Amino acid sequence: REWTTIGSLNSELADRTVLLRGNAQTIRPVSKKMAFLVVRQSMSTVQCVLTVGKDYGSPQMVKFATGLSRESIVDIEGIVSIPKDPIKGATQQVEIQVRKLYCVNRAVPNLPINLEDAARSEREFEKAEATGEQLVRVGQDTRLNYRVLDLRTPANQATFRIQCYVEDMFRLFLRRENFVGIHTPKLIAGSSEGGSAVFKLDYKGQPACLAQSPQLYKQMAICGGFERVFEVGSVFRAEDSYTHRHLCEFVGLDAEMEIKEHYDEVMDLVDRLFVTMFDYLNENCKKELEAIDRQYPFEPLKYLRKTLRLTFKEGVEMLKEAGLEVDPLGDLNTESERKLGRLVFDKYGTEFYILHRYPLAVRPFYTMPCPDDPAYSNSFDVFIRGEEIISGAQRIHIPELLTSRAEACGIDLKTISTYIDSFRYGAPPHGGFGVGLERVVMLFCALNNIRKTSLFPRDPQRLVP
Ligand code: ATP
Ligand code: AMO
Repeated sequence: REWTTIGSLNSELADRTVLLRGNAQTIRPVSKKMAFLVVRQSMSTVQCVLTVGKDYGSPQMVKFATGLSRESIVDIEGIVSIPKDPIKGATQQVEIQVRKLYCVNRAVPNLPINLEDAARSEREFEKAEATGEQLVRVGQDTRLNYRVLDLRTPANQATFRIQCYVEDMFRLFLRRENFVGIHTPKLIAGSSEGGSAVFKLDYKGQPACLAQSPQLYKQMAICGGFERVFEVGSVFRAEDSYTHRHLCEFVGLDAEMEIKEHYDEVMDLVDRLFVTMFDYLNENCKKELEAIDRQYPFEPLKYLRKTLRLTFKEGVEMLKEAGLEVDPLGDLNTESERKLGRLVFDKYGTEFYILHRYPLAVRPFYTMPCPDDPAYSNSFDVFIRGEEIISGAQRIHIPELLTSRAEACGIDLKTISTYIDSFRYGAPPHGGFGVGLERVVMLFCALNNIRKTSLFPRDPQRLVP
């Protein structure tokens, strides 16, 4: 038997018999002889008409349909027809005149989330409040508790399709640039970022932890003779505070490459990769972006053909001129990052930019100091709408300098001795960057919470589902 997808139904199929499977989204009885059933497959819906006809459709079929619980899985065999009036409650502009209806698996009659309410925008709720209509907002925690239902809303279906494109583009672009895909271990002996936010575990009697990043191993892959490498993999951070943009497990898009002359080469790559990616999303994900915009309205990201680059010093100057107090050799806090994002947008008209030459003191031990001023470093962060999506840098490839920097940063040298040794056997100058996949999607679509872009988010309070 040949199955048709709902998304492919169109007027060219008029009068053809089709077979399809989906969720019974809404069931609307009209009389004992007629009912409407909207069936959904991911982001597409079609209206199915159940009537008692001369040679098909019985009162029992109509009764059976009206007794179906919402979200049950149904198989429908029917004839494609073109309705007189445009259809409001479904994405496809054809109807199915149902010949046969089977229930493949029933959903419980009382769903924990009303999917229609879960898909509404804040504006719809406000309008309803004004007119006295009773609608129930579905809170973030309830959504996550019943994530399999929540994921069925058009905005969520769209979000994870976009996420898949971001990942695809990352791989495709880097493959075209001769990067080799690698997989580094996630069970490691010590912290990779030098921070305290690690998940500790017992590795057959030895203390170990979950990798906070592929940092040390992607560099070791460069030492291993791969000139350019990338990895898409899980990253674990035992974050202890609850914010809109930190997860305890996220997907890292990492790249590392030999540098011939300057760390500009890494920023050039980031620039081309992301402009290509954003163009691609805008061109090929129109339906998905619209679905997100319908529930969570947002302005498309404004970015330049050639990504703006500002030095940290320039950023600090802009903040100072705007009246903010910032430590020129400290890190920017969330508030100043946001503020700088707004200032940059006002001045340069872009919501995507690179800030580089960070103070050395606020970067990880493996970061190369600036040769002309060791208070700064050959490092950068990349921002979308005033929030960080990427960190990157040139790395120290000189073992003596690496050792002294690690010591200065209070790192236990025993835990990284094989890493440091990797630079003793002929190691080329190199640099790279790490991107948070969930953050890219969150900020590209101006969503307000990283939990919206993680399929089953792990945060300090959530380990299930
Ligand atoms: P990363 O840690 O991966 O570099 P980040 O966005 O956490 O990404 P940081 O440089 O660590 O960037 O921190 C930037 C600012 O974000 C900090 O100054 C702080 O204001 C805020 N911040 C960072 N981590 C947390 C956290 N776990 N909880 C609350 N705020 C945080
Ligand atoms: P960093 O620690 O800045 O750099 O991480 C890189 C990127 O990962 C994302 N990110 C997070 N996303 C969700 N939840 C979190 N808790 C979280 N923490 C970080 C951000 C961030 O920009 N080794 C370096 C990268 C490099 O230099 O190559 C690193 O891990 O988008």
